[in-house]
Amino acid sequence: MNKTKTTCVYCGTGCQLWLKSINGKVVDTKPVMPPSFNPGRGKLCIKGWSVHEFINHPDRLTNPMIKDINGQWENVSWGKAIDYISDKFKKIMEENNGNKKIIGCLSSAKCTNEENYVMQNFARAVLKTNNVDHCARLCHSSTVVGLGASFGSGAMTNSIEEIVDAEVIFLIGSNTNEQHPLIGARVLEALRKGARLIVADPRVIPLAELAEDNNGIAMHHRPGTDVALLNGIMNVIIQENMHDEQFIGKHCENFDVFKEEVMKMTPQRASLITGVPEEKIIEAARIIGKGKNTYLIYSMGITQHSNGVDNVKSTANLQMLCGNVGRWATGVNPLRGQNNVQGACDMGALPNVFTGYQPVNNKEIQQKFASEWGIDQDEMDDETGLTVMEMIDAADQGELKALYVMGENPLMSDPDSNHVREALQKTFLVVQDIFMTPTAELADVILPAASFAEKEGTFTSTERRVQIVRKAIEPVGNSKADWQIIGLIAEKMGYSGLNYQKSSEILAEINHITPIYCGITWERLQENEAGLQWPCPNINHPGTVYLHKDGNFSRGKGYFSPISFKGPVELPDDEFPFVLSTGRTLWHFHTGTMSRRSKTLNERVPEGYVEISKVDADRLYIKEKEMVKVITRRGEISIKARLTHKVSPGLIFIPFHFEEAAANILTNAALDPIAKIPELKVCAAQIKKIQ
Ligand SMILES: Nc1nc2c(c(=O)[nH]1)N[C@H]1C(S)=C(S)[C@@H](COP(=O)(O)OP(=O)(O)OC[C@H]3O[C@@H](n4cnc5c(=O)[nH]c(N)nc54)[C@H](O)[C@@H]3O)O[C@H]1N2
Ligand SMILES: Nc1nc2c(c(=O)[nH]1)N[C@H]1C(S)=C(S)[C@@H](COP(=O)(O)OP(=O)(O)OC[C@H]3O[C@@H](n4cnc5c(=O)[nH]c(N)nc54)[C@H](O)[C@@H]3O)O[C@H]1N2
Ligand code: SF4
Ligand SMILES: [Mo]
Repeated sequence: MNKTKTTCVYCGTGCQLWLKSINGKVVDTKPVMPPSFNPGRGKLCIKGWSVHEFINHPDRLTNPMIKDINGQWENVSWGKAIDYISDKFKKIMEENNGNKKIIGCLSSAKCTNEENYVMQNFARAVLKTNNVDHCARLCHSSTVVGLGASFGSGAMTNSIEEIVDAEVIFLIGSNTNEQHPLIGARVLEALRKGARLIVADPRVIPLAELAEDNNGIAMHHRPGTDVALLNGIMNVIIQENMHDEQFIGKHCENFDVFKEEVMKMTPQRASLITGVPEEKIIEAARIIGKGKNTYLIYSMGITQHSNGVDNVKSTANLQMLCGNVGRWATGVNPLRGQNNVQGACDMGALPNVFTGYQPVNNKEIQQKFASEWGIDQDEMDDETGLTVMEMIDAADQGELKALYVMGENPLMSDPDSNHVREALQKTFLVVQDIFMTPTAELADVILPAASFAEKEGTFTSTERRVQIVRKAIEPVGNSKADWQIIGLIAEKMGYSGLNYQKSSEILAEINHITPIYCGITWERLQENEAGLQWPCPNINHPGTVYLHKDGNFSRGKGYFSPISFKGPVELPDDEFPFVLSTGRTLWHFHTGTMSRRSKTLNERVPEGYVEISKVDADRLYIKEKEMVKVITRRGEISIKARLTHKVSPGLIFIPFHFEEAAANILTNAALDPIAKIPELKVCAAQIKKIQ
């Protein structure tokens, strides 16, 4: 039996675990126990405990495959697959001479930092395009834009361990103990120490009930009304003089303009818009206003809206208003979702930035990357590339001819799947995954990737902590590590700059050209079992626990943005009377490729469901577990009804994990104008009995 210490591949908490393997197969998982460092403090959630179950699953892709003219998959050698792809990419580039937006790449928050670095390098140096993006677009792109504008850095400001020292915890749009269970555990620990918990979530999530039972507040506002709620709370704080004038005066700007806007949102008005009783808004404001420190946590309930950036800026406004930034146990803490979504962003798998958020349209920075990569700066793409949803639209319009998808399943994870399917069918599609996915089924070529257990590298967790991923077994079948596969295609296309021998060579290059990662070297990561938190500008720097220390914001001064309330794009009407919200459950992960192949997880929740309130169900004569149709302007699905008190009348909720009842057939692709994140949390729907 071999034991390999590594980092969990499900969520962004970054828990440390042991993979146990026998004869080249991973057979068990255990948490890394104290005194060794583990953000989960010696614990794992149920997904961590069962992470070994998908690794050697018989469904793993083990050979490259090309679709023949009859639509059948044919196993081919690596050589043949790589030739086929590189010839096709080259041909498309030649035929569209000079068009830098003709091919696109989707990088992966499941893959390592090194692999994401290699993918964006490939896009920019070989395909000569900035068309590279990944699932952060559907997740925290509003965070990157919103916190970037308010503070100068788009990452979680503080660290997980600080939660237990918070006097007040404000949880808005994060189902923390289902989606980040070991961060949720810290919230519970803080509650035991006497912290006051305020939860704002349209659904009755477990922590909302706990807040009410423990001298806190639960507010169940209407989906998409967070700006009104937050402005209402800030209105009371200013009205009752509970704001931190000293902090604002010294460290922030644009306060007066912001204040004028906030003063319009009286708690009475906020109550009318949100449906939250006025007294609760006032009480929440007093708890935050009088508390010494408030740790604010948010996630998809804030970001996945057509006004996601406005929502994010409002959370930043609130925390600056009370001086809750730049100190221990405070801050604005967007919980990053995927194991390495923070890292994929840091590595520049985004259409507008290279590594470390260095802009692609800055000539000096371009020059730095051109010389590091040994390419001609004049041939580089000067303009920002297309985002995920823009690539889909461009494909649909015939403007994007090929898409290279690594470790993503856009057919199930992007909104309005019928539109996505049509668009993908028009492209030359390469999918590189560990399993056959609905997206892979549409591909022209499939490349089998090695999973996290079969390769070395690093992941960056939600708290900006870079940790090691270690190889427990050899790649399954003929699969290869993602960075190696991309390197082979690049080489065939005439670029040898991605010819690395090991993953640590890639990190050395990242260190060299990325100021925030400069000091996070492979050698130091081996020595520091707790990893290192960026920014870490040099090899003597200890890393950064919390950002904007003492009010010294990354952008200089913190910026108060005046935000007025705008509702969601599609609201219920007579024909589509319900608000449909989508999200997750504890037991499954995203499009289910891994969690539905995990026996423990799948036995617990084997099929999709729609949560509907008992009141609505009675009115429509719908019974528990009855199959119903959910219909929106984009499409319809059949799904089992789950009657619950968790959603209020008028609201329904569907987790998006289940292919046979895919939530994204229904969702609306309306985008935030700046972050281009889709409105996955609100659209209008109807429910029908099937008989
Ligand atoms: N088990 C499990 N864990 C996961 C994942 C998974 O798929 N499964 N995915 C990971 C990823 S990538 C991510 S991004 C995170 C996501 O983690 P979360 O954001 O916590 O999860 P969601 O279920 O998408 O939505 C969070 C909450 O937002 C609420 N909400 C909906 N609309 C609104 C609104 O208008 N305002 C407010 N304030 N709240 C609203 C929902 O009721 C829900 O409780 O989870 C990560 N962890
Ligand atoms: N309706 C609705 N839709 C949503 C959301 C929502 O709340 N509601 N949330 C959005 C959010 S926050 C996110 S993050 C996205 C997630 O969207 P996606 O990233 O598209 O979803 P995943 O299922 O995580 O896809 C990851 C893929 O990577 C594969 N994989 C795992 N490990 C490796 C590896 O090492 N190499 C390679 N090459 N492949 C690997 C998995 O098998 C899987 O197919 O979904 C978004 N979509
Ligand atoms: S909390 Fe996240 S990182 Fe920790 S074990 Fe669970 S899924 Fe893995
Ligand atoms: Mo996410």
